[in-house]
Amino acid sequence: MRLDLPKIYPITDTRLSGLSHAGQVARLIEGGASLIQLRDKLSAPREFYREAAAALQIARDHGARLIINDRVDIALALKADGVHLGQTDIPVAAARRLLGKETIIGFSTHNMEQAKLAANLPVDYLAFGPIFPTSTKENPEPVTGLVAMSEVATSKGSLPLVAIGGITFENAREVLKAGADTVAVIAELVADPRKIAENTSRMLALLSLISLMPNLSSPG
Ligand code: TZP
Ligand code: MG
Repeated sequence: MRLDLPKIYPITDTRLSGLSHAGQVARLIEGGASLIQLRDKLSAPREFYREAAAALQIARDHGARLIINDRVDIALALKADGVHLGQTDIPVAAARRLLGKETIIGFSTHNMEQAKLAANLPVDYLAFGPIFPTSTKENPEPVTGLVAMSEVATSKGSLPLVAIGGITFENAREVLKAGADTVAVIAELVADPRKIAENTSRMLALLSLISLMPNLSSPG
């Protein structure tokens, strides 16, 4: 069945926010997030596992879904809601065999060729980007721009499309209008730890207007 995604998909970053994953998840949920990804390229697996367990407890208490970046083992061990895999992680089909059919599997793509191949894989959503320049990811792939993303949106079939990379208050509406179902956002939501809840609710409000007023112009 097609996965129903909220308009925003925040991703945690402990280095940028200076907060634990659990601390970020609590604030993101306070702001209205219902699907959150834990991303951690720095911690040892044991540390990430411990942090993810705490974050998952908070998510469960509030009915939010939690996706683990990269680590199928941690997602499996904690019975998280899903895992997010990239082009160099373990193959999606292998992850699917381990996790079963109910667990969400998201998959990162960075160009049309990868997106086309992904359409035949057992994934629940396709991520595409970086749409805009980003300084959050180390060694990011080349910026795709919105035109390439629109082409993916029209050719991918029914898979939900998550746009990622450099998404801000300024451009998020444009991204959804160009065909993405959801925006995955790190810096704009979590870089200022004092404003995580506020930023999340503000972006949700900005994007929920889209379905009500499709012709709204971009914020000035
Ligand atoms: N994959 C492509 S761009 C990116 C990832 C993980 C980082 C997105 O972070 P930000 O701060 O929203 O640009
Ligand atoms: Mg990965």
